[in-house]
Amino acid sequence: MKKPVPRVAAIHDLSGFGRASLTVIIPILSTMGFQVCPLPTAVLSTHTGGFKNMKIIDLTEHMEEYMEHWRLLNIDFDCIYSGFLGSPFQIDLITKFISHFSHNENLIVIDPVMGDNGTLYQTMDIEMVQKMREFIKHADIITPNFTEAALLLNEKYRQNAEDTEMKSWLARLSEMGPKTVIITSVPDHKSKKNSSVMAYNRDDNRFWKVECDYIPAHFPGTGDAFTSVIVGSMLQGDSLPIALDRATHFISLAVRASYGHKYPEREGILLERVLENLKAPVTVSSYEILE
Ligand code: PXL
Repeated sequence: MKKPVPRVAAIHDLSGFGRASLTVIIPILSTMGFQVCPLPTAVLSTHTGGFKNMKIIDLTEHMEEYMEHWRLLNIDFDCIYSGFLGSPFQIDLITKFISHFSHNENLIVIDPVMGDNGTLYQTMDIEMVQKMREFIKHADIITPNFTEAALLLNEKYRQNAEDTEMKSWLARLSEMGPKTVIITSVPDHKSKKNSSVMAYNRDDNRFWKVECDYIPAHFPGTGDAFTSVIVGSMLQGDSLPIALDRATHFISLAVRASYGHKYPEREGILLERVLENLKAPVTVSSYEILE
C-alpha cells in the first residue's frame, strides 16, 4: 500500500546548538512533505565547527537495539539517508541497516561527511576515510564536498579545479559504486572566489554543473541543508539537474538571508526565515550540461 506521506530514515547526529545535521534535515524534509525518522548516531551539545568543549554522547552501543526494534516493526522507508557518523564501527552497523531495509524501490543517499576546506572535522581520522570508501558503494547517490571527494579519491586538496579534471573525479567516484555523484564547493578555475556544484549520472552518462553565488561567509551545516533538498527533490520526482538547481538556489537564498544579519556564523544559516521557499516551484534555473 502506498504511504500517504513518504518516509526517510535519517542516520545522523543530533547537535543541540548551531544548525547542522538533524536540526536542519528534519525541518527541510518535513517542509518538503516527507516524514523523517531519525536514527541518531550521537548527541552533541553543539556541532564541531567553531565551538570548544562540546559534550558528545556517542550512541554506537545503542544503535543495534534501536535498529532491531525498527526491524521487528517491519518499517518500510522510501529513502535511507546517512551523514555525520560518530565512529568507524557505525559504518558496519549502518551497512547492516542498509542491507536489511533497502529494496529495489528505495533511494540510498550517503553524504560522506568528513571535513571541509581541505581539513578533516575534529572527530574524524584516516580510519574513517578508509571505511567511507567502502561504505559509499552501497549508495545510489553520494554528495561529498570538494574536500571529501579529494579524501575519497586520495587526491590532494587544491584551490582550483578544471572541469575536465572534475569530470574524471565524478566518474571515478561513480565507479566506486554510486550511480549518481554530486560534488559541492568545487573551486572555480577562473575566479578564486567562485565555486560550483558538479554532478554525474552514470545511467545516462551526463555531467551537470551549477555555479554558486559568492558570499564571503562560511556557515556550518549548509552541506546538510544542501543534501536534504537533493533528497526531497529526488523523492518528489525531479530530474537530477532540477534537484541541483533547487538545492543550490535554496542554499544561496539561505546564506543571503543570513549574511545581512550580524550574528556568529557558527550558529548556521537562518533556516527558519527561508524554509517556506522550499514549497515554491523552481523559478530560477541555471544548470549547464558539461560536454
Ligand atoms: O554539517 C556537518 C556536521 C554534522 N554533524 C556534526 C558536525 C558537522 C560539521 O561540522 O560537527 C556534529
